[in-house]
Amino acid sequence: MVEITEISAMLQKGKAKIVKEMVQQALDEGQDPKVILNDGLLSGMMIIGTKFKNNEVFVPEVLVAARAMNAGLGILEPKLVEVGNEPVGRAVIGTVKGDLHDIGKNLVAMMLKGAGFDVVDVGVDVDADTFISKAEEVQADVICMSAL
Ligand code: B12
Repeated sequence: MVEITEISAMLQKGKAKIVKEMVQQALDEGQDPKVILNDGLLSGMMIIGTKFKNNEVFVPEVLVAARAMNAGLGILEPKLVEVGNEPVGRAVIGTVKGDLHDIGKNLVAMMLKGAGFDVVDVGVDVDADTFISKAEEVQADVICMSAL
C-alpha cells in the first residue's frame, strides 16, 4: 500500500517520475483521489512553499517540485474530472501577464471541468487582449484569471 505522506516527500525532492508512479499505484489500490491530492501533492507543495519563503530552498528546487506536482496532477485528472454530457457553461482560464505560476490555474481548470464546464486554457503570461479575444472567439460565459 502506497503511503500518501511518501508521495509528499518525493514531491518535495522533485522526483516527478516516482511521484507519477506512486499516484498511479495509489489509485490502482483504490485510495481516494482527493486524499492523494490533498495529503500527497498539495501538502508537499505547501511545505516547499514555506521553505521557499524562509529561504531554506530556492527557485530550482521549487521548480522541480512543481514539475513533480504537475506530473502527479496529470495522473489524477481523469479521476477528479467526471464530466456530464451537457456543459453548464464555458470558461476561459489563464495566468495573467508577467506571472508564470500555473499549478493553481491547472487545478482550478480541472475543478471547473469536473463541475461540468467546457474549459479553454490560454496558458501563462497572458495579456488582457488575449483573454478578451479568446473569450469572444469561444463565446465564454466566464473569464478566470490566475495571479499569484
Ligand atoms: C511553485 C512556485 C513557483 C514555481 C512555479 C512553477 C509553476 N509551474 O507554477 C516557480 C519556481 C517557477 C516560481 C517562480 C517565482 N515565484 Co513562486 N511560488 C511557488 C509556490 C512555492 C507555490 C505556488 C503553488 O503552485 N501552490 C499550489 C497551488 C495549488 O496553490 P495556488 O497557486 O495558491 O492556487 C490555489 C488558489 O490560489 C486558487 N487559485 C489560483 N488561481 C486561481 C484562479 C481562479 C480563477 C480561481 C477562482 C482560483 C485560483 O485555487 C488554487 C487551488 O486551491 C508559492 C508559495 C506558496 N506557498 O504559494 C510561490 C510564490 C507564489 N512565488 C513567489 C515569487 C516571488 C516567485 C518569483 C518572483 C521568484 C523569483 N525570485 O524568481 C518567480 C516568479 C516567476 C514569474 N514571473 O511568475 C511569491 C509571490 C509573492 C507575491 N505575490 O508577491 C510566492 C507567494 C512565494 C513567496 N512567499 O515569496 N514559483
